[in-house]
Amino acid sequence: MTDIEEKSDVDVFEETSSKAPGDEDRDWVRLPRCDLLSIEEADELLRWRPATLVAVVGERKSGKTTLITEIYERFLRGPFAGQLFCYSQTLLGFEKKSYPSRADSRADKPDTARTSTQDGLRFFHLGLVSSSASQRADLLITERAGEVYRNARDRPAESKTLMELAKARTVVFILDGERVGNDKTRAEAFASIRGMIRAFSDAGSISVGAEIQLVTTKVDLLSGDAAAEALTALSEFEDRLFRSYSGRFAKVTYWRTAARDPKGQMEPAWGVAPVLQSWVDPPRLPRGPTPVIPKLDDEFDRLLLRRGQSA
Ligand SMILES: Nc1nc2c(ncn2[C@@H]2O[C@H](COP(=O)(O)OP(=O)(O)O)[C@@H](O)[C@H]2O)c(=O)[nH]1
Ligand SMILES: [Mg+2]
Repeated sequence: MTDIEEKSDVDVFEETSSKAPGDEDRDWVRLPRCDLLSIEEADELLRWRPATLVAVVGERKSGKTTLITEIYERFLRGPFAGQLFCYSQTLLGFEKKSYPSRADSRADKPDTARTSTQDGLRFFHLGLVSSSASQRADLLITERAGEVYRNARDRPAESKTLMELAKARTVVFILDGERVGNDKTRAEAFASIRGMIRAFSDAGSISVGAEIQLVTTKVDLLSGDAAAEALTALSEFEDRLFRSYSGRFAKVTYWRTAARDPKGQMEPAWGVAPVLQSWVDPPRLPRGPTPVIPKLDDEFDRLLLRRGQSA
């Protein structure tokens, strides 16, 4: 066999076997993470930098995902809620959820991509910098199907497995303004949210250091004379909730929003800025009693005092 024959006889596929194991992996370029984060990926982010966890809880179609994607949409236009957008590990996740709301989707009316129970728990990530103090804050905001929260409401022991409730600094209960506006569905909408808060808090699933928020969505559907009764009922519901839970959690607050009024009569993300601001603000937990310092009189104690004064 000549030299040339020998070479042409070489099987090109054999060449790869001469590579060390793992070489193939190095040929691939690792793209940055961009879809919604899994629990493991969120953990990885938390090992890199601190982030505040916000759990968004509520019935299916109550407006949970739209509230979050509209915050992202505001940042596409510039600063929002006193914050500048700085970075996100979930840009594609935001884009996928927002796409049906855009003219590009050619849908008749704006919509939000549906959240499936099979997706389990996922997170949006927002890295923000405050426009005034240039302070960086990272938010991890949960995305989970409403059916899961409804099932856990009916079987409270299961709410213990919803780790976002225990870990969140802020637990946001979403009340569907559309259902509040309709007198046939109003009582059930209130009962559903009241039931969730009661079930999760009685089961001890929410951290007592958390802020509990009630966010009523779609308030664009609560305008006009016909809505006066709904608004009165809503105010009573907010007051009662505040009184019932104020002593049990670090803070209880309520808000009203219209993240995306399809008629365009209310500005986009109406009422959302103060809600986002509250997620970014560090918790103002009540200060414990000032410790009583024993009399310090030897030389080491004095050194400690001098260091304390010079700090
Ligand atoms: N009128 C009105 N509709 C809204 C608003 N926010 C969301 N929606 C609509 O409510 C429906 C459910 O929203 P979505 O965010 O998917 O609810 P989720 O299932 O709780 O995540 C969608 O069709 C949205 O377009 C709002 O501020 N006003
Ligand atoms: Mg959703």
